[in-house]
Amino acid sequence: MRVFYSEDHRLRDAKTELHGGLLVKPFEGPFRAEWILEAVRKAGFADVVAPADHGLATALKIHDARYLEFLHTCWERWVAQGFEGEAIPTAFAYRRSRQRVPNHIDGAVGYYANSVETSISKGTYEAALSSMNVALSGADWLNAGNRFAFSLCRPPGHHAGVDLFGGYCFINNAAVAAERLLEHGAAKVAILDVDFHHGNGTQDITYRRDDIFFASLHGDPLDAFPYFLGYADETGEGRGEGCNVNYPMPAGTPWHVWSAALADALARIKAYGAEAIVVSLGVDTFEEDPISFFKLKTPDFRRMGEMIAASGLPILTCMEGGYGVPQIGLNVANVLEGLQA
Ligand code: OKP
Ligand code: ZN
Repeated sequence: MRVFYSEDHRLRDAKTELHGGLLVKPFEGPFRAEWILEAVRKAGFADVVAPADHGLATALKIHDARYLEFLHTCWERWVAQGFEGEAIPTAFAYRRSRQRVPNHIDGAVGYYANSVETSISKGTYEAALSSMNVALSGADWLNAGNRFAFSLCRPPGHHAGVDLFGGYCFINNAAVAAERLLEHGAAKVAILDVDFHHGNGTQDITYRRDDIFFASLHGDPLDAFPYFLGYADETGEGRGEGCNVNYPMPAGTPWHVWSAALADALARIKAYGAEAIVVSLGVDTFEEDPISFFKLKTPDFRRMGEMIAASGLPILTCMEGGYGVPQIGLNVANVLEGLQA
């Protein structure tokens, strides 16, 4: 298993997250990638490689061009406006309002946001691009005929929609990587999202497509972020009808319940005829995660990897969430070991 990793993730180092009415130190910070890389190396995954620069061609098949331009220029526009803190949206394109992009950066930030805990800070775009390149390099490793790659993406991507950022995400790394697999000749790929949170961005991107199957296991949207998508009756639309499956689960969900949903998702992916799986790997399903409510234990992550590998398909694993405790590293390493077992 080759590991792709870029030091440029450090450029995403926001000072503020809006949490419980306070601006706190973000749950999503550089220490996460450090812990994960260290544990993965310690587990014997020594083939760690920096990504190649892939430009924007594939990203432009996933994201809106004006949105990417917004991400590129947001920080300098925010500073030019004389704002002294990080860019946090305050006004939105709400129900029954017009959907036009304001000229004012304060309005543009709101237009492109799906949640407001995530501030745009200096270096965010550069870090998000490096994270995308990490995912794309993993996809190319599979395209070259290899069965496994681990893309240690940071910042994460699965909450980033066609033209939306939020939930610590800016560019949807897994979706861009899936597009890359299709560019290389795959007819059908699946994205399997095992992060605790629903992959609302990925679903937004893939919902009307029949060449990407999307399956997500997550906390019930009635009780958990991102709240407004991820119900079981969301099955795809148009050509994409039948190519989307959600498994919302309640607080306290343990491995034996969670793994039954995984088995079902894998059966659906097999029936669909996917030629490869992109795994959106969040280890925030861990019992000690500070912002989530599932009860997976450290050995369960190895079983998770084994179950996914039993599909027999090539697997690109892209890092998404997992917070708070250093065990996130061991939990990720266990998934990778399970995959290769
Ligand atoms: C990103 B990923 C704590 C509440 C959390 C945002 C969660 C984003 C999760 N301030 N709200 O899916 O792990
Ligand atoms: Zn998550």
